[in-house]
Amino acid sequence: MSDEIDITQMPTEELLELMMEDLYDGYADEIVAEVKECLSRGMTPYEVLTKGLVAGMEIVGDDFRDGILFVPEVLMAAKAMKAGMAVLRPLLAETGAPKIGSMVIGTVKGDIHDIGKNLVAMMMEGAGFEVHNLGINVSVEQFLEAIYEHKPDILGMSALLTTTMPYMRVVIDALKEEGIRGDIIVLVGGAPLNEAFAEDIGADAYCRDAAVAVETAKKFMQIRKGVA
Ligand code: B1M
Repeated sequence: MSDEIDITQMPTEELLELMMEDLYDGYADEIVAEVKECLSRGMTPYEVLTKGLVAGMEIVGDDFRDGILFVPEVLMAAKAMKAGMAVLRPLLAETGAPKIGSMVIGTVKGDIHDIGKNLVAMMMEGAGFEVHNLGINVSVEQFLEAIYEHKPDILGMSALLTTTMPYMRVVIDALKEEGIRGDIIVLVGGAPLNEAFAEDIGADAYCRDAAVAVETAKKFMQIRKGVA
């Protein structure tokens, strides 16, 4: 347990390793302290996120897949990850960047994974996008309602399951039926997706991670709207 360890005396490499272990064990309080310690050493919020939290979550994912961890343990790890993200959120979001566009984002129907999607939302906010985060298990009707309400430049959809990723096509087909597909940039992401899938369902682009989502969104805004 990191309780017994003085993290302020620990070399950064070891601190990051401890962070991954504590994430694995679902120790939210320790994660918060370690995130703060990393920041106090001058690491950027993005570095702390990727080298500590996201790296730790990858190990959790591998052991979940291999039957070493089960849902309750993964939920604890997710809770710890969210506690760490809560510290980073204002730092990632408040860059003072001028508003360059808007986005509606959600995890598609049937899917409750939200860590990656929330990370994308945070990073997009930090890059100057106004983000309307619809949460998890979002139906085509909810996506359409939000699009009509907020008139976003970008629709972002997330899916982490092979069984829910096809729902993205349902949403894109609905945009076509409504005659608004051409008005909105559709970006998709999530671990089981790839570029070929994005192309096949008629999305504008697949985004491997949150940083790529930001780059891609900016690129499309520049091409389509002449901003960013
Ligand atoms: Co789930 N789960 N899970 N799970 N879970 C996966 C996805 C899985 C790969 C684990 C495994 O087997 N290795 C597997 C899916 C297999 C498949 O379909 N191919 C799986 C499974 C099977 C399940 C259940 C079915 C388990 C069960 O009940 N038997 C169940 C399904 C529930 C449901 O959704 N209906 C389930 C449940 C859960 C928990 C609730 C326990 C928990 C979710 C908690 C939460 O999110 N609040 C959970 C977790 C945590 C995971 C893993 C371990 C981690 C996901 C994560 O948060 N990663 C995951 C294993 C894995 O992915 N390695 C797994 C960290 C996050 C930062 O990365 O989400 O990939 P990621 O997001 C990245 C990019 O993908 C991208 O940018 C993000 C940031 O860089 N991105 C986007 C994501 N969305 C984007 C949207 C964009 C752009 C980029 O829009 C523009």
